[in-house]
Formats: sequence, structure tokens, C-alpha cells
Amino acid sequence: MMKTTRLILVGGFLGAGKTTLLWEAAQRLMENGKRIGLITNDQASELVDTAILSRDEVKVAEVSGSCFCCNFNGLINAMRQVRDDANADVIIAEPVGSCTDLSATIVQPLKESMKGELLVSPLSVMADPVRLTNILDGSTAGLHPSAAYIFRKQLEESDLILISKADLLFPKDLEKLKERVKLNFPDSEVMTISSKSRTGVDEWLNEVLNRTDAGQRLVEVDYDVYAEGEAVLGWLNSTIMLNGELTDWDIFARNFMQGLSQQFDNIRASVGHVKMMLESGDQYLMGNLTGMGDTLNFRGSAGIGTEARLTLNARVEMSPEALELVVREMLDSTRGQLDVKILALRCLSPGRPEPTFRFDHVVPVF
Ligand SMILES: Nc1nc2c(ncn2[C@@H]2O[C@H](COP(=O)(O)OP(=O)(O)OP(=O)(O)O)[C@@H](O)[C@H]2O)c(=O)[nH]1
Ligand SMILES: [Mg+2]
Repeated sequence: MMKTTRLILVGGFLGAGKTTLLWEAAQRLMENGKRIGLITNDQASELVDTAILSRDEVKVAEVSGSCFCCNFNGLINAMRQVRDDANADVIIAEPVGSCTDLSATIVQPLKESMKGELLVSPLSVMADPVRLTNILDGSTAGLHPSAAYIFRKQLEESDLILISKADLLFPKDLEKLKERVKLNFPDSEVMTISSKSRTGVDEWLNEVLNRTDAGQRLVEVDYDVYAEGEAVLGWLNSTIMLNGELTDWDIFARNFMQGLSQQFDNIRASVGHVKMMLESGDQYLMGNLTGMGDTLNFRGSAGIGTEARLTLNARVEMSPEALELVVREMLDSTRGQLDVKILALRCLSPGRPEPTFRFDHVVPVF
């Protein structure tokens, strides 16, 4: 008989901390002897998330070119692939950060079509505490109102809200925020977590691995607003080879990301998430921007060398053409010192979500 695999879906808006948690959770579970498979998802290929997660020994499958909801079969295939290749006990999957209505379009169809093969955990939705506070204050967290609508819908349909980056708040403020979230979303359980300081991760894993009540409710989603919330984003994925004589890649990365951030702030283009990974030899550096310039942060080091590979993913509220221009100009400005070779570059604005399935009822679990 085929063993039952656990599936944990970690949703939440762009930059909420999903990939960081996937990595941290995978480490914890592997230490406890579990076999893990991870699944990343994006509208296009050349993913920073896949690159970072694949640096570890854990098996990673990617569904790219479309989100899980609009390519349900892609998700099923990816799950079967990691389950079979890694003999996974637990699969953790990260849907695209601008996706919502996952209970109706992913969780219910999975419960129905993979009965016996798959046990789906409560739908966890992560929320950045700063953006979340802003949204609860009735603001749009600097986002387009339709993008803020997506943010709220994600929370509303969740089984479990995970307030992420708990290390950024004082404990007393965190507790207050948690109470506010509970009042606003009374049907969801609320937990706090920090992948950075490694708090709340075991508690969350314990909760999701012991429960089977996934997708307890469906919410109404206005697909016109949802589509608009996604369409306002320019979405750029690129892989670039850089060559230069003894280049300090960390300095390059800082200048590059700071330059991009300044451009976006100057034209008041709201940043969903701009992430980069710079690999040189076996060293690498990650850079992330999840809002204005003050959110820019780096981890790791790519050292000093002559060749590096840059993977860049940007989701910014501007037209794809304008976003591509900003990125190309920033690359051009380095050409004096560096030889820049663009291996792949795709820039788009997400199309209207057309889910493969959209259930109108909650599928019971026996
Ligand atoms: N302070 C702090 N920062 C965190 C924590 N977890 C993630 N981050 C930062 O948040 C940023 C975004 O993290 P990701 O894990 O890439 O977010 P994501 O939700 O996967 O983003 P998308 O895939 O673009 O939707 C990065 O700069 C992370 O370093 C945390 O626990 N504390
Ligand atoms: Mg991610």
C-alpha cells in the first residue's frame, strides 16, 4: 500500500517569509529523521526561491510558468515527483505570493483527488507584521488597493495565520498585534513565528502536522479585483552572468540593490518583493527588498572573484516594460567594470487567474 504523504501549504503575500520558513522547517524535520520535499511556484522560470532551497540536500520541485491554482496538474506532478524521488514523508509547498482563493482552488481539489495518498495540513498564511499592522489600520500598506484586497483575502481564507518576522517587534507589541488579528479574523488560529530567531517554528510544525482540518472554509473572492491586484505588478525574472577583474561581489550586490530601490522609491513604485541571489564559486549572497529602501537586507557573502551568476526576481507595482527598463539601465551602469551577459530575462504582468478547479463546498476529511 502507498504511504500517506503530508502536505503543508504555506501561503501569504510577497515577501512574507515563506521561503525562509520552508528552509527552516525542512532543516528541523530532517533533523528528526523525516524525508522532505519542497515545491516552489512562480509565473515564470529562473527562480531565486528554487536556487536558494536547492543549495541544500533537500529535494525541490518547481512549478513555473503558472501558479498552482491555474496549473493544478503541475502541482500534482510536482508532488508525485518529490514524493517518488525523495520518498518524502512531508512536502512543503509555497504558492505564488499574489495568489488567493487557495482553499477553493487547491486545498479542496487536493483533498478530493488525492484521498488516501495525501494528508493536507491546515492552510497556513504568513503575514509580515509591518504590512499586517498597516492593513489592520485600514491602510493598504503602500500597495494598490486591489493588491491589499488580495492580502486580506489570504488571511480571511486561512486556517492558521502566522505573523512572521516576530523578531522585528517587542514581545508586548507582538502580543497586541496577535490579539488584533484574532479579533479581525476570528475563524483562523493565530500564531507568531520567526525563522530568523528560530522561535515558533516547532510549535507551528507540531500544530500543522497533527491536524487534518485543511481548508475549513471558502471565502468570496471578486476575481475582477483579484486580477487587478495581480495585474498592477510588473514581474521580472532573470539570470545574468557577470565577469570582472577581482570584483567584490558583496559591494556590487549592495550597490545594485540600493540603486534599484532608489529608482522604485523615486517614482513611488510600491515594491512587492525584489530578491536576488549572487553565486560565485561555492559562495553566495542573498539580497531582499520587501518595501521601501529601509527593508533592504542581505545574508551571506559571495566573496571576491572574477565571475558570478546573478538570479534576480522583481515584483514591483509598475508596468513590465518600465520595470525591465529600470533593471536593464542598472545593469548597463555596471558595464564599465563588468562584462554583463543576460542568459534569460522575462518580464510580464500576471494574467487573469483562471483556476483549473474552483470548488463551491468544503470537502470532508474522514
Ligand atoms: N527579521 C526577519 N526577517 C525575515 C524572517 N523571515 C524572513 N525574513 C526576511 O523577509 C524577506 C523575504 O523572505 P522570503 O522568505 O523570501 O519571503 P517569501 O514570502 O518567500 O517571498 P516571495 O516568494 O517573493 O513571495 C527576506 O529578506 C528574509 O530575510 C524573520 O523571521 N525575521
Ligand atoms: Mg518565496
